[in-house]
Amino acid sequence: MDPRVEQFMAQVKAKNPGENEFHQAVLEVAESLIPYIEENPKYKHAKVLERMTEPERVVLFRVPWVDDKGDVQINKGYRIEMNSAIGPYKGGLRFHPTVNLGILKFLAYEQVYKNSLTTLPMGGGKGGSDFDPKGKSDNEVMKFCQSFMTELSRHIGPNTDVPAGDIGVGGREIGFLFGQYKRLRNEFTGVLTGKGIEWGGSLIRPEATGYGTVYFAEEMLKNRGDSMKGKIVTVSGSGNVAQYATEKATELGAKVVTLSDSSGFIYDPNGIDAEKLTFAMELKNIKRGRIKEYADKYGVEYYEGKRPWGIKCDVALPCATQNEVNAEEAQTLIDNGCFVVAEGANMPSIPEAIEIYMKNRILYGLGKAANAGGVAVSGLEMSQNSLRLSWTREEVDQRLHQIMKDIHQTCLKFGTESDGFVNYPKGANIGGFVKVADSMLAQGVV
Ligand code: NDP
Ligand code: 2IT
Repeated sequence: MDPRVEQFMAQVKAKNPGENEFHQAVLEVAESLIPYIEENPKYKHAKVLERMTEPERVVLFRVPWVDDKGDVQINKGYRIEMNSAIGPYKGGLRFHPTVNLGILKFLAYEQVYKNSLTTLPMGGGKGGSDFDPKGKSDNEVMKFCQSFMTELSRHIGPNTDVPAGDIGVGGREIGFLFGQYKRLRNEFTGVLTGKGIEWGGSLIRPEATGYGTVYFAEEMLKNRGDSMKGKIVTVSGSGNVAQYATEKATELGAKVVTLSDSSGFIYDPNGIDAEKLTFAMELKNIKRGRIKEYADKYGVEYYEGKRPWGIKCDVALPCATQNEVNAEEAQTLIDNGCFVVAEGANMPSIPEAIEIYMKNRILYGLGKAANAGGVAVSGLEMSQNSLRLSWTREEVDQRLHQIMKDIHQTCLKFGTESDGFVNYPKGANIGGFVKVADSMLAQGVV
């Protein structure tokens, strides 16, 4: 490792003990940025990277609520307000039992660079809770959301901090959170994104992350004179991002052959077509069932406790969670001929897996570039709320598509190496950094 990176990371680790995912996210960025900062000393002297690695504010709170049996439950609530140099804090809320401070700090850190890449004026933040929505009734989810928002409402606002969804937080949860905010403040504002279409939401927001990931994969392929058409695609996850990545990839003529959840994956060699995807969406979004039921319904293989990376594919779209592709799986993907990885999830590939992608010079679209479509359309939802009007599906989709093309261009600009190879991590990290860093320089030591 570059000794300057090593020294920087030693400080980050000493200041943030035990936050492994946060260390991992910072290291990934530092490897691209530290050489760049050496060439651009204005950032070095002002300690911009060191400042960006310290959240502007962290809010940690108790979330007490009463379950259907009448028992008192207590969860942890968090909001990490990472960086507001280019706009209000913006980023999702994650409800999952694994949530802790280190995971939310990694997500907030990535969000700063990602939001900058979108070209829209949004700072970075992330929040959530160790609350597990699985197996809870709608009433329990509502009670939890109301208690969570009772405290969170003190810290957010349409010009301060605008949360949205992430794992475990979809349309249902955003509805309960918005209702409670409005009741507490007596204000109808764009304080959350991912809202229902009848009450201030944007068309295409549910689709945006998955569509954007596939648009980004298509741009990477186009740059090599290729396209998604005819490609075999493996997708992990079966939630919001996985569903719409599957839909768009299929629309562009690819064949998606896997979906997964935390229990296992299904392999459908004939492809998950529109009808089968509708079944999967109803299963996951309404029945809140397990992906195994897809295998039972369509008579395909189900692999209990396994991830889909052993299935032969051209394009892999990890859309479930962090660290879901290890080094062995990355090598298997390459050995099976996979040459495109576009990350719908945040930080799904471990550092050793990324090394394998880079060594094999495949098209590797890292999360902060490839999955930026979700937050980009959140930004468009904020614009529509400010204008008090709503754009058509076509208009939002066209803007999303253009933003993904622009992000790809930024990656080419900062990531193309002397031999023509595009180092997308380098391009995205530097491209995301410059706008935030220049804004921080202009605003003084704050
Ligand atoms: P959902 O809650 O809708 O779906 C999550 C999916 O991932 C489910 O299939 C879930 O399975 C699976 N999953 C979650 N945790 C694990 C785990 N520890 N191991 C294996 N599988 C797991 O979330 P989203 O689709 O919204 O989010 C997926 C990823 O995309 C996350 O990394 C998120 O940060 C990222 N992302 C989301 C955006 C958005 O707009 N929603 C925007 C950009 C990135 P199960 O049902 O068994 O838990
Ligand atoms: O990781 C992400 O970019 C999101 N979960 C979406 C954030 C948002 O504010 O829409």
